[in-house]
Amino acid sequence: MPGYERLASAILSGDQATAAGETRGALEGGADPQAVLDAMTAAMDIVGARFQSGQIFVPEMLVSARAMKEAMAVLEPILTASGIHPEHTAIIGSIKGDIHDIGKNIVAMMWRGANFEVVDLGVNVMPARFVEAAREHRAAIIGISALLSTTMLGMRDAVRAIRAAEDLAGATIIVGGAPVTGEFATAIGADAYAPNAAAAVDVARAAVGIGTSAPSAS
Ligand code: B1M
Repeated sequence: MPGYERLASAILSGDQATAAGETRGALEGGADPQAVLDAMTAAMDIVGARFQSGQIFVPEMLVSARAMKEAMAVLEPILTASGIHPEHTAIIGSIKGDIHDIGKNIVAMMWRGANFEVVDLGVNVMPARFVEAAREHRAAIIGISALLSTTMLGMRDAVRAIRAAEDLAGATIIVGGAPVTGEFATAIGADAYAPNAAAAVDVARAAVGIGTSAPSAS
């Protein structure tokens, strides 16, 4: 995005200090907070596209997401003060019995990078907690992660509990994690499966009707 090349490049390379410094500098120079956010989101779109096309791998995506997080820490108070809030909320958690959270945390960071408000429920999340949190935060997206072939079965219980709550009919349930497949997602009645964090962004955006900005993967 013109004017924010150094910020974008810091996010792409995972340079946390520069990403935060560029954000601070832009805001002190009178930049529109929404434009700064858009530039960050566009940079994360490129990260996602590079990951999808195999140009980068999980570690690179993780450092970019951390740089985005640092920059967001600078921007967030300004956005809040200006009354700019993400339009859509996603909740996410690792399913009951599962304490793996590295992949879930990356998905959460990428969703934040795509300008979703993300409520992270942590690990070992019971089905009833997904329901309660989705209600409390009026979530458009409910993300469930599992890394064990034993715990992925618990996803079925979570999906059932969410489906039983009529007031959550509008929420989209997205499942993912290493042992999870698209077939499994369909079998348990989830709305969507995402094989990785970049795909989770595309799926969440599609669910709330936001198109991707078709970033260049180069
Ligand atoms: Co565990 N563990 N672990 N472990 N562990 C695995 C998963 C395992 C494959 C290792 C192995 O045996 N080869 C195996 C599972 C076998 C199976 O069931 N198929 C295993 C086991 C058996 C166990 C224990 C049972 C070991 C024991 O105690 N006997 C135990 C279980 C604990 C529990 O959860 N109750 C256990 C414990 C642990 C640690 C605590 C030591 C640690 C977790 C630390 C943490 O997460 N804070 C750990 C780790 C680190 C691993 C491995 C090595 C790495 C997992 C990881 O973080 N990958 C893993 C082996 C491996 O994968 N090589 C293993 C990196 C991460 C970025 O990828 O999580 O797949 P991933 O996330 C990706 C996608 O899957 C996707 O996007 C992410 C980014 O692209 N994704 C989503 C994830 N969630 C998503 C949600 C979405 C969409 C996409 O939408 C909502």
